[in-house]
Amino acid sequence: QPQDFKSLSSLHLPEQYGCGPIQFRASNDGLYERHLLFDNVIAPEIAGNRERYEAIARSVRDVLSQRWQRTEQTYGRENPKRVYYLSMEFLIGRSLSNNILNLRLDPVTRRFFDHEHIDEPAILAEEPDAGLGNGGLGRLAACFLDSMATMQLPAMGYGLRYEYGIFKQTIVDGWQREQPDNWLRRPDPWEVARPQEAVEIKLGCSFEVRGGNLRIAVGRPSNLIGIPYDRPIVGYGGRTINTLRLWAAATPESFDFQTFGAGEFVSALAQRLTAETVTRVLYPDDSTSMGQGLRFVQEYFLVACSLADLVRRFRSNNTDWHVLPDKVAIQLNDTHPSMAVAELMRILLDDANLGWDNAWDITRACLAYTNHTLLPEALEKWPLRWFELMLPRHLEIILEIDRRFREEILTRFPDDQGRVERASLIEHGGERLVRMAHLAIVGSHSTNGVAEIHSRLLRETTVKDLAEIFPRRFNNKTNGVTPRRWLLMSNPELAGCISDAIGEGWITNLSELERLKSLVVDDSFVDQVREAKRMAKYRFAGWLKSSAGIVVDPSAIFDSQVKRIHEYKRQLLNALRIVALYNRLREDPGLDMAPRTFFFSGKAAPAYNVAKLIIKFLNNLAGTIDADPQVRGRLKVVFLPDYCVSVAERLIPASDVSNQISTAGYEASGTSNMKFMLNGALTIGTRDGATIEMAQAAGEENFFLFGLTADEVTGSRGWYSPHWHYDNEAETRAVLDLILSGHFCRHEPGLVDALRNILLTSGDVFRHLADLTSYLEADQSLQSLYGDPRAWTRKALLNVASSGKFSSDRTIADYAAEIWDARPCPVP
Ligand code: B1N
Repeated sequence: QPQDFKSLSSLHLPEQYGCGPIQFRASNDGLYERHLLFDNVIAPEIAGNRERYEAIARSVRDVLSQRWQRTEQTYGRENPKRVYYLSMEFLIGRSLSNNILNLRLDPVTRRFFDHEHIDEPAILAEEPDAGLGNGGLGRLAACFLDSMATMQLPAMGYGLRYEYGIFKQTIVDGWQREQPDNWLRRPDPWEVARPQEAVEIKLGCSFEVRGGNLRIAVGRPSNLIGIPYDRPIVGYGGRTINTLRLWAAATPESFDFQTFGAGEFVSALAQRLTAETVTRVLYPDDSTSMGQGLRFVQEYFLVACSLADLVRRFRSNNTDWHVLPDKVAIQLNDTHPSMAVAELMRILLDDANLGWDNAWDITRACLAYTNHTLLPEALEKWPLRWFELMLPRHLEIILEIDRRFREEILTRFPDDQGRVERASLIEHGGERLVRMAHLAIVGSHSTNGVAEIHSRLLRETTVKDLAEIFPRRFNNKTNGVTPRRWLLMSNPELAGCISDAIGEGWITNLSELERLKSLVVDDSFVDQVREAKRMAKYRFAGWLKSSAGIVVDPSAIFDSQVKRIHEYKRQLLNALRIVALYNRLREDPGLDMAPRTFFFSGKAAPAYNVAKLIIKFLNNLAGTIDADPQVRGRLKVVFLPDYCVSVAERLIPASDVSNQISTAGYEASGTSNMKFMLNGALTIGTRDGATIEMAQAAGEENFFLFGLTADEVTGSRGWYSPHWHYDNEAETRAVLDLILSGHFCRHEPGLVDALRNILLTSGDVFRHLADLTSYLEADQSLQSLYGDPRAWTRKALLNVASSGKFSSDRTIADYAAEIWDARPCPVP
């Protein structure tokens, strides 16, 4: 073990990282000073925090480089079956402290920070979040990479290197404003560009982006270049270091300037910028498909680059195309990369010259598809015309898949023309559309949902016909989160407490948390857990004050709802609950009610006006309650701007209460629900997504479940009436009357009208009023439990102890065994 970071020179790299002697000996100083000097040409005394961050990150990368290279060498030598995770989103967040922790360099860096008098939090804050995702789907992909590396699976992530990640959110007058997230403005110390491994992609047309739309020039085929940028994915313990390969779009150097005619050199060069727009920006929509042409090109670009790359790797080790399914498993993260079905067919037919049946068997055996949502507006359907213009060969293949599929249905379900039309890859009626979910299901050997209830509803409703045709293809893989980032790193107080009690085995085997169950009777341990939560709350309150100037009282209950703003997630239901509590306090100032601070945080898709209105209302609610002396010190509402991975890492450990209150049947799984449970928050929530399984694991008596079930929501379709609740429930009426009186929206009558329309007039598919009363009842039990701190902490501890199933290690083990047939490939 190196003694300290400073003496960790290239000559003294620890044996475990496999470094031999290095020739370059310009300096005897440590890695850190060498990086300051040679990368940024700056002396340590005058280096700013950004330069220091870069030098430290580079030093950490030095430590992992050899191991990273050796991981790839091992895979090359052993030629194992590899797993490829294709995703339009990887919501990585920051990497420095995560890499330090997974390499177990934390004792070394701690000594270094102390010795150099470096302010560690200030250095860590210099790293921008890699926000290459919108929410749960992108963060899941990042957790999966961590688990796959930790479990020593020969896996790789493929995504896009967006120059702009998810937008930065500010709040002005209560309204969301979006700012571009130029996260690559400064060099990113983690990425390694590999131009020598660039791939060339052919499109059937050239295009330009005008006013946000794609303008297509037919008959002028254009080529794109994909340049890979690799990022290390450090498995816990640092034994395996896998790669996340992100593609950046560029124009080929061989760009034909002659066709532009004499004198057009400059405009021809300027034209090249169009290619680079393909990976300029992440689409900021969560659970909706905006159907933009540029998105279509992005999706094809990801698929074409990634398949070309993995096929090249396969070919360098294997000669027989038929063993492709023994060497390659490709997981499609939603339908976004589902053009992989047509692209792999194209490669096998046109490049490998296989016959259709052979190519089709291989394609299906390699591919597997994960569905993440049942929301109809999120199901991707691309105009057939776009395939015709941009990817004519792929359209030919898709239509042939469809022709054969229709025949197959008719053989198995004779005369069932209705089923043929419903299950077909093509939707007729109006403009012809390609149903991407159908393409993914038909063209793969596995379709999974992300929680039991979601997988069931997927089979029984959304794609019922296809599930009846391929019953064995459908399965469930309940989501999980990585305990490294979401407990060990983000909650040192609780993590330390747990390790002291049961050792460190839980870090890579989360089911060991079960052993905490016997400790609920140990009052001194329960008090330690309570103290850990108290410290996490103080740490969070300190950060909130210094970073945002917001003052909160850590002795209040911290009650959080943090996620994308969406009607189905029902932030408005939470607001109704808060208004009810506010009313109770105003009516009876002597009421015994524990002080509470409600935290909201989350972004709205820029084009989703109702979601933006909800943000405005939450901010108004916060302002009104803050300004009301009657409830001061008792209720407080905070809307924390710019929710992102690094905000979640701070807020979740400090929360006492987790709100998971989506309309039942709408949240596919949820993953923040798991992070809260793992960090000792109690859940108040509906029977939706993975929350159902969490309550099963912990025992429903340790959860605060309320509201309609998914079947009840469906059953009440057609006759549900918000007015019934308004007319018959006094407290519901009082809440709405106060809101509609304009109490929270002085001088903003438009806002009141909009809220009335959402909650009452439109009939409200999300059933806000139906669940309010039972929400308030559950809230009442929660409040009374808080009055008994030890009883509260015992429940929290039981929740932590029952959260083992929700490790992404378990999820990945299930994918590996039941979908990929992949095994670990340890690096010696
Ligand atoms: O995927 C998460 C789940 O835990 C959430 O319940 C689910 O809502 C989320 C189109 C999506 N589903 N669909 C998306 C994201 C971006 C986009 O452009 C759809 N995100 C989810 C992980 O399984």
